[in-house]
Amino acid sequence: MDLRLYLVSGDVPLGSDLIDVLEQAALGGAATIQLRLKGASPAERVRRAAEAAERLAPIGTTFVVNDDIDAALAVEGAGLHVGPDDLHPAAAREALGPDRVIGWSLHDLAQLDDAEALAASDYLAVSPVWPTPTKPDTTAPWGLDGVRRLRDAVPPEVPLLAIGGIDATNAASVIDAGADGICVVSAICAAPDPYGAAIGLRRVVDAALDER
Ligand code: 3NM
Repeated sequence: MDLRLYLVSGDVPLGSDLIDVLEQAALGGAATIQLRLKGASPAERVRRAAEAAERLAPIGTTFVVNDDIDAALAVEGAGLHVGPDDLHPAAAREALGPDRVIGWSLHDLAQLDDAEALAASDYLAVSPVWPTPTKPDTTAPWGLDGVRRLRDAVPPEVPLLAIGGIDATNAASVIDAGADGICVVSAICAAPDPYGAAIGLRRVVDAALDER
């Protein structure tokens, strides 16, 4: 599991196909990709998840679905990302077994008292680092200080990712603050060239990780 550049799917430019965008991002270095389809029906989520997983499998991408245990169960090998108001990570682990990737969003420091959730999670995500127009209804932003505080508080063996307002201009600061990888939506999905955008982001993240 390579979490350095983690793409969460979002709106793509008119005329682009979402699955093509995910494939281009994967080829450019987004080694983990989460399918997040707000407003889609359960059947549509399963159908798109199967399609994305099939396209990404030859590239070796780790594939995760957002907050939909049925879609994760329906697609062989798919992981699941949940937030604190969603299915509990321990319940997700029980349903999915030991080998699937499970991620959990951190909105509140008190979540770190939940040892069962931590034990069930393969990574945690600082949610959000900065406010973002992509998801206006987030909880209060952590900022870079929040990333530092969480990195100090989260067990060192648990990868800490960060999401919200991250692009090539500020990705290095998030890594410098202690994140082990970045999650982005618009920096890749809204880019005219998702492949080039992923290559550029990976270059920034890899350089910042190398310097730590
Ligand atoms: N989740 P962008 S922020 C999908 O805070 C999502 O949990 C968030 O989009 C959270 O990279 C977010 O375009 C959107 O800022 C991030």
